[in-house]
Amino acid sequence: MMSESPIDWTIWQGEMLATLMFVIKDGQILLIEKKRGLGAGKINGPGGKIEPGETALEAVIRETQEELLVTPHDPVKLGELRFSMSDCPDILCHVYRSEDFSGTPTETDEAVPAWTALDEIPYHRMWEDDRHWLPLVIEGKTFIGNFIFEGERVLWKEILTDLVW
Ligand code: 6U4
Repeated sequence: MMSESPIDWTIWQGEMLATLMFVIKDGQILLIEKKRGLGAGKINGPGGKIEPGETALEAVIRETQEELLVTPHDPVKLGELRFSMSDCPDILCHVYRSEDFSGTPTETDEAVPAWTALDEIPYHRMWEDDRHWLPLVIEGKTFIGNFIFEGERVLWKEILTDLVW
């Protein structure tokens, strides 16, 4: 792990804008196995790119509908993740939590739904950064996570908590 960030995060800008949604209900979290795109084969929350003209909130609801056929209710933004990538465009990702939803989580071309007990999250099958901030989502805390990746490895990280969005 590098000790100092070679990036000035105060001027950093994401080249790709993305979202993630975590529905947490009755002691379980609704995860997916992603079938295609960036992170295919990994476990994550539903989510994806923000399309032109869309807000982050609109995008995270649309992506959850497309990937799992469910609509999250009253999503609350908890975090922002900044991924400086070595081999693909840098990503700014807005992280939301929701406590309820309508519809039935269903497998689609993009994802397989996986309800998971909160104490059984398979971090070994997730992006390496997730273990550093997903516990904050579960606690309902706000955060910024800054990460520098070399391929799929985290070279440097910083987590700031108690943000006001
Ligand atoms: P399209 O092709 O637009 O349907 P989409 O699923 O929208 O694909 P994609 O495949 O480009 O997006 O992947 C972006 C998704 O990957 C976002 O939901 C954020 C997620 N993601 C990328 N890097 C991540 C990381 N290090 N940790 C993490 N999620 C990450 O938890």
